[in-house]
Amino acid sequence: MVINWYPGHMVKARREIQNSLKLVDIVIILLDARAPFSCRNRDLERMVGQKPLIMVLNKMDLADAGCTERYIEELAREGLQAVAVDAITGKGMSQVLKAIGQTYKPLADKMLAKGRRVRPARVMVAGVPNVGKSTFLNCLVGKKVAKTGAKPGVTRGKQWVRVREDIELMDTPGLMWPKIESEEQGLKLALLEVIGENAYHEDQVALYLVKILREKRPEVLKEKFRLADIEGTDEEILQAVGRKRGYLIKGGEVDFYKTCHMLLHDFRKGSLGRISLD
Ligand SMILES: Nc1nc2c(ncn2[C@@H]2O[C@H](COP(=O)(O)OP(=O)(O)OP(=O)(O)O)[C@@H](O)[C@H]2O)c(=O)[nH]1
Ligand SMILES: [Mg+2]
Repeated sequence: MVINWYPGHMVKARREIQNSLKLVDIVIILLDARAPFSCRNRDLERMVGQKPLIMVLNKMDLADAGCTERYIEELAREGLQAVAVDAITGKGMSQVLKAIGQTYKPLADKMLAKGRRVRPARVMVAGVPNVGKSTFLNCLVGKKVAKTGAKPGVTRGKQWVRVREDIELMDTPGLMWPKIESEEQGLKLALLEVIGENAYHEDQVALYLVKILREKRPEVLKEKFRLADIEGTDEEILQAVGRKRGYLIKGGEVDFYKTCHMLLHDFRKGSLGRISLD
């Protein structure tokens, strides 16, 4: 079953972003460093068109460092400049400011050549929901000016803030596109909480996480849950995880839904370690 999520407020958000693009010099698209390619909204990128673009891979603290490096190289091969950050601690932010400065320089030089005063760079921060756009903005400003939250759909309208004398940032609501083509991409976006929880079943997403862990990081399953082996079906592994954790219901059976919920919770918090999905 393909997961899809395009609530009504996003139609309005899309229109607002499209109109606001005319007002900005640079667009920063924020991506989740754990799965930057799955977070790419091609509809948004088409709207950005030829505007200078900086890709920022946020939540680097939750991602595998080697993978993040490879993703940045891959984006560079596409001609996209990319920077990895942690918007909570501010790691990588100086590189973002540097990238904004370098990207704005040709525009600023043009203003000077025309004898005009260089005005602050206007930068839009956009991307899919819950990737940390508002947190990123707060971090750059150095105080909490935008509301943030652990669920998608927190920001509902655009908001301008002055970062420094030379930069103004616009926060925007998270934007999806009408149809996610691949089942795997939908599952990854659900795992990262980009997609609202009403649009998927937790057991389906937890089973997908088990599949990914078996393929990419079997040691996580073995060590974090002290599983002797990881044979059998994904469902059997989830059962074993639930039993190890003591998530039982009457009669000693495993509480499957609680196990799914807790596994997703642990992954999202980073308790399973730094795991990348793309
Ligand atoms: N670990 C970690 N968590 C982060 C980071 N940046 C943001 N978060 C968390 O991610 C969640 C979403 O952050 P927001 O800033 O509200 O995300 P948003 O992109 O503005 O979301 P919408 O407005 O809903 O589109 C919050 O719980 C943040 O604390 C980061 O770099 N690392
Ligand atoms: Mg927000």
